[in-house]
Amino acid sequence: MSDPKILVLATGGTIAGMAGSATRADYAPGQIGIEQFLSSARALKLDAQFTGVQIANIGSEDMGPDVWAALHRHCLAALEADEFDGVIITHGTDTAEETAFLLDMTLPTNKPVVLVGAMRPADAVGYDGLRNFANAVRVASNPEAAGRGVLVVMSDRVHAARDVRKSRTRGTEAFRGFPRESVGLVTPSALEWFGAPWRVGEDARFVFEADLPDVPILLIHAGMTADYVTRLVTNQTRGVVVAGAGEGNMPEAVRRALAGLAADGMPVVRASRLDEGLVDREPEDDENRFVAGRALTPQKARILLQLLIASGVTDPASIQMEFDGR
Ligand code: DAS
Repeated sequence: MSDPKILVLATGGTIAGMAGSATRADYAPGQIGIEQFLSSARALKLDAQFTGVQIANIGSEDMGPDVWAALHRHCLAALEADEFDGVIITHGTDTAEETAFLLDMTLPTNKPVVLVGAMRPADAVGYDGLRNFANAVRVASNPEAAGRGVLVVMSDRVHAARDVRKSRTRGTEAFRGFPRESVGLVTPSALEWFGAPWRVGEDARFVFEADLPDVPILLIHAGMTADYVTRLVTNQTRGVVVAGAGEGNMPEAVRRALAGLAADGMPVVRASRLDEGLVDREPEDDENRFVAGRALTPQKARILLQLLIASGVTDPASIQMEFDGR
């Protein structure tokens, strides 16, 4: 059997970063081009053929609509073409979860699409980029990776886009999943799935839009007043995500201000500022016309709400159904 053909879309991040010295703590992301990266990867003699495309070379704190549009376009073409068996996206770790989730919602699930990054730059002692990449190749080459949506491979774990989050600023064990810790374990020599694919044969759930509606996130803190809501919401705002305290809680004055917006038809989603922030519906959500964000982080709740509003869904009951899904 011939080696799987993998399209590698490079966007930068620490996986392509350089410090200029093996012992420096600071470094610049997005320094190595895709061809240089792939020549190191080819030296590992992985059982796959690579085609590289440099989409961007940025730190993922600068990730946004233009790069997302290019990634979506290239992924979609590869998923439709016979020429490729899977796609790997090299990405900074800071916002990998947002790119993964946006693509997860806007691509069909017929072939593997895998995001991968690194926590240490390419010239650091113990660079994790090539191991993570070798793992990503194993996942992207595996037909059973299809039907699981977009996946994120870091530190020998395979995470589903909906669950994954960066939960540490340092160290190679920086990613975790919630509520599912991971959906598989991977090393350069082995891949073990936990259970069967759950999204086999799914079309894209939403049409990709580069120009998504304005949905700010309100991070709740002690001592917050209703003025914060007034300052956040402008004429352009189409919805609000609350990164609430505990299980999506907020001060009473803030609740009243947001319930007023919701009564006027502005979707309001209650998520949690906690890392393991499961937010279930409460009876008051009916009277406030709020949506419970369930296990989605505020930043992913924002993307889902943007996609829903862009596709014309704005009533709380229909929005809730999408947040309840998997
Ligand atoms: N520089 C950050 C980024 O590009 C960190 C990283 O990649 O790990 O997201």
